[in-house]
Amino acid sequence: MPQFDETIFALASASGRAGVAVLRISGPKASYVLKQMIGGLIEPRKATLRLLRDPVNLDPIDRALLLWFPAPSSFTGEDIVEIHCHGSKAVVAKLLSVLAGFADVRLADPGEFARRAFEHGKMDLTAIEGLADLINAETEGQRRQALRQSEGALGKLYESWREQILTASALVEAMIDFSDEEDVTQGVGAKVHLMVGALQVSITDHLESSGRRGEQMRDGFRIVIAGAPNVGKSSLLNSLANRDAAIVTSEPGTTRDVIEVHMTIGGFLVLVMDTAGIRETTGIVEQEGIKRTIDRLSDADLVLWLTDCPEMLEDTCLQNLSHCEPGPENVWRILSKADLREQSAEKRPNGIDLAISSKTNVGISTVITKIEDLLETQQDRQSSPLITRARHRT
Ligand SMILES: Nc1nc2c(ncn2[C@@H]2O[C@H](COP(=O)(O)OP(=O)(O)O)[C@@H](O)[C@H]2O)c(=O)[nH]1
Ligand SMILES: [Mg+2]
Repeated sequence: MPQFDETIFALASASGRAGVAVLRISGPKASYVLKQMIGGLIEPRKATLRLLRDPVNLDPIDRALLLWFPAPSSFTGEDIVEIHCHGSKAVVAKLLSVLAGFADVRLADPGEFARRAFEHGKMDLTAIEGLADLINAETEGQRRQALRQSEGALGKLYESWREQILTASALVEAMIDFSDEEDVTQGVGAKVHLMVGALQVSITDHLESSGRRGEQMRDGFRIVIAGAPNVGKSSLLNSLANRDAAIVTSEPGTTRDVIEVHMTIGGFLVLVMDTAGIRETTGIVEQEGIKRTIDRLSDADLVLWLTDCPEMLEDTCLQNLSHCEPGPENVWRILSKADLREQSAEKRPNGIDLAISSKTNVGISTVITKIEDLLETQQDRQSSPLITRARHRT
């Protein structure tokens, strides 16, 4: 176990004014610091109210609730003191400066508490990543996934694989060492073969069933709005986002760069991208925009392909979706500007999955509900822990 000489401290709660602020001190001098500030020690693991004083001149600082976790049963595995003081800037600033005044006690670097927890074997790397995701979670889906991971779901799965590999290699070594004793090695080869085969299936399943879902949940499900110029792509983005995120004009070729808007749909983080309309053009800027559209299509999770002329749909759509990542079920063909058509939105032309109008808002809520359903079905299929970062896949 590594032993750190330095004691570290940091504000654990957000900075700014609040009812309560929490400071944490971790390391060999944590209990000494506490003693100096309250004139004694307190019972471990029991919230205790005490007056904190500046050890230099004994000036009172604040009356605070204190917790002491002796090593090794603490978050970092070291002695930890937690100070729950009043959450004003002045109280926090005073405490931080008093703590910094102790020898061998310093402000923690970002992530240093988690790092010490890792070094002391309190958490593995996947659990720490889960913890970071939990702290940053903004949606229900992210929270659920991050909590599972911070409690070690991924780590346990990978650890079980490691153990199987160790057992298999131990058996192989025994087979080599005792190759002249047939009764020892008999049948071992076949057993190892079975074990490794099963393991390979588990790993392949994990990579495949996980797909990009864990990463999607963490970084956002990627929806690309694409189609010919002037079909109403930017208008759809604005309707979904409920604000004027993209410029809408009657001039074809208005959108040149990809416009990205993060939003929450059904408790999931979604990244909706409005793109430049795809057409033959000589304009350099527009060509670059179209190149970016194609790029985004290639790693989209869902494509909303818009058209205001369903008769032309097949040519343009199929041609451009050939290099598109999601399978055909994740490309929805949407008839835009339905208000300009005589037939009702219910009667959709052939090949069209949905009809919408950004002008009258017809069909917009259906698009949102369908996206919600898609995300929920994906979530339901999730029984084993998911890969949340490219690092896990590697
Ligand atoms: N009537 C009608 N016009 C629309 C609708 N959506 C967009 N438009 C118009 O179509 C033109 C192009 O819209 P825009 O969203 O910029 O299309 P984009 O080039 O595909 O991004 C603008 O003049 C919009 O006002 C719609 O649902 N109904
Ligand atoms: Mg546009």
